[in-house]
Amino acid sequence: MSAKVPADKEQAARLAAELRAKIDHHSHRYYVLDAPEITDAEFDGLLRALQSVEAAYPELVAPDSPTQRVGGAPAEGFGRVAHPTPMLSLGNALSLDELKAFDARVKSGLGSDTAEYVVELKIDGLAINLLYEGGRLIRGATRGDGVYGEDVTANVRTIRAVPLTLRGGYPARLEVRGEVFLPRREFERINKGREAAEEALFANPRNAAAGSLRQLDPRITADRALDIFVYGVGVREGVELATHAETLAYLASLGFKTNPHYRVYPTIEEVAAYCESWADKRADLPYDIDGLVVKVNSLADQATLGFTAKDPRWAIAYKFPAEQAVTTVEDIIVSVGRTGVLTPTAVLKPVRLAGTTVSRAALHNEDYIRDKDVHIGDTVLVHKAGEIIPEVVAVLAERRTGAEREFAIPAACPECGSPVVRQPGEAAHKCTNPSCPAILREGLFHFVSRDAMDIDGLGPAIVTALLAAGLVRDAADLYALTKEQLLPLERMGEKSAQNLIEAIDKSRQAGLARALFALGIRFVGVKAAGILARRFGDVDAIARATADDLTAIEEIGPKIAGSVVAWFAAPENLALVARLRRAGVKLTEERSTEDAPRPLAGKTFVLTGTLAAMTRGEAAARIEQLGGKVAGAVSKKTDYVVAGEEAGSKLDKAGKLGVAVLDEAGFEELLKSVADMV
Ligand code: 1X8
Repeated sequence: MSAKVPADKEQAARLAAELRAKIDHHSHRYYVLDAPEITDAEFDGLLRALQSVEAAYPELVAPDSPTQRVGGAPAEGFGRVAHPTPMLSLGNALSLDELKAFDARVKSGLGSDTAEYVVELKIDGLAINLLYEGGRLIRGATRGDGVYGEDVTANVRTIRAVPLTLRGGYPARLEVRGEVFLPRREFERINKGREAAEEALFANPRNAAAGSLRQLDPRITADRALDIFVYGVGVREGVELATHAETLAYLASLGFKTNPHYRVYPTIEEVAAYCESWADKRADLPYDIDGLVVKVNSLADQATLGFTAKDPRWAIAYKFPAEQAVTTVEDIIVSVGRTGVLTPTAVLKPVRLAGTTVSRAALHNEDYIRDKDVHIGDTVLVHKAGEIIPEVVAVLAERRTGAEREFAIPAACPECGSPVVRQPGEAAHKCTNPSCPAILREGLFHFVSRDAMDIDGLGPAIVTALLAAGLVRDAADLYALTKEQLLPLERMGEKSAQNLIEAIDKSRQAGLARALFALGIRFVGVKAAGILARRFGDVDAIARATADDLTAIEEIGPKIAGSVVAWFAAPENLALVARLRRAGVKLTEERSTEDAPRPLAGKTFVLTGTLAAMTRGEAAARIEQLGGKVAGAVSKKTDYVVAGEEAGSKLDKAGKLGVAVLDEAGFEELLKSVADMV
């Protein structure tokens, strides 16, 4: 394309206009409507062609040419500008009741018993005011104090969804209000780059959007794909509009990006239901919202209602409970978990967050504290979404006074005083005392918990009391408890003692899957415990399994396998299993056969070397599906060794023991022949 710059200036001007029109059209399709008609490469081709023409004829470069989005050198600062019409704030409704109260105020203000509303998503970004004269973008300004804002025109021009020129019937002067935001993926991309460059991370997309829009160098802003939704007008000389919904349609017709999730409802009940429906759905959006905005639809009604000293009477923001809040770290405490891992937790000055009061936040481990540079006394941003434990997201370093204190994981266990060591290759510090009281206590909490042995009525308080009274030291001791021993405990009546003994007794039948999970083997969650229990059927078989036996199971990786083998290698753990068995705890489970025919029942296979058509895991799964067993080592009991490419010592051993060896083709044939029997 660049070769075809016309030698004639008039022709060049016509070509440039044609290219600009095409680029504007496709830009709008891509950035505003999210419905491109051409590929990125074709689009780039058009842009390069225009650049060539403009390079040959600099006098043809117009300020609103699509090549001129990123312009100029860094600014010294932003100018202060007055908004032609003030930018308003909104009142808040923090509950559905407050939304109903708003409805009542609207109806009384209108002297009507009905009101029609528009509900829109409340974008969690920065409010912006765009000024167009003669259909051209002449200014973009931040909200500022609502009357004066900062002139960020150069940065706003880099936002592709902001039209530099308007289409269709625009007025001589038009003010458009919208929210500039950063999509979550773009936020993550930017933070990854900052992490690599060892720059401070942005705490959330909103802060990143603010930081990007207030960049003095527009080339940096251009690098961060800011986006915009517009939702209102200020000055609009001579444009006739009757409703807010019409306003949105009008803005879209001029080429602006409007949010598609707005709805018009005739009652506040429907508005409220729509608001509530977003509490969960918001997580699926590619950008953050912090609530919904409810507006009276009729512009005449809006004018009737007018304003209070602060806010319009015809609109309100329905806000979700905040998921982030600022507070201070009063202390950092360390607790010991059932695996002996020390976990630091921030003790916070209590703060309202996502609908609850929060006074603790997770700090995870030493590396996390170092990365975030959290000191005792720091002012921090905490985050909580839904049911998850609140987390310290960032330190507000600018609020430091110098009185903050550094924190280190203690060298001695806070529960038993034993030495603490950092696990090689991990961020975790661990207490080195296997009988640390914290490990025993937490292990017991876990053993009796809902997904484990599910012993009703045996909560942390009673477990703690049992430990304190010296009645139990570990899980097996629970099964020797008598009602008489329980009765002296605080708040333990005849009836509850009886119930507890019965609940403990009932747990004997919980089965191997629960018992295995209850043992608290690292990395063995509910799912892995269930898989192991059903595959092996019996705790002794699991105890005997090698890491290879375990990883031969599809869902079991080397991390779980290594942990299981290590756990059953410890004599104290085997002793615990033996005592549980003696106490009558069921340590078997129905093996999963699901009534399927089992033509390979009783046959033991060992897999070695690399197979071409399947992984060893897949081969093992097929053997097991057909009722066979897969072992890790060759012995006299092995029926077949399946040898792939580069089989090693197992193949030699098969030869010595006279075990049948199948190559991959032979194995396939065997599978096929037995599958045919099924
Ligand atoms: C702020 C916002 C409004 C809308 C969406 N997102 C926002 N952050 C909207 O009206 N759709 S209105 C508004 C304000 O008036 N302060």
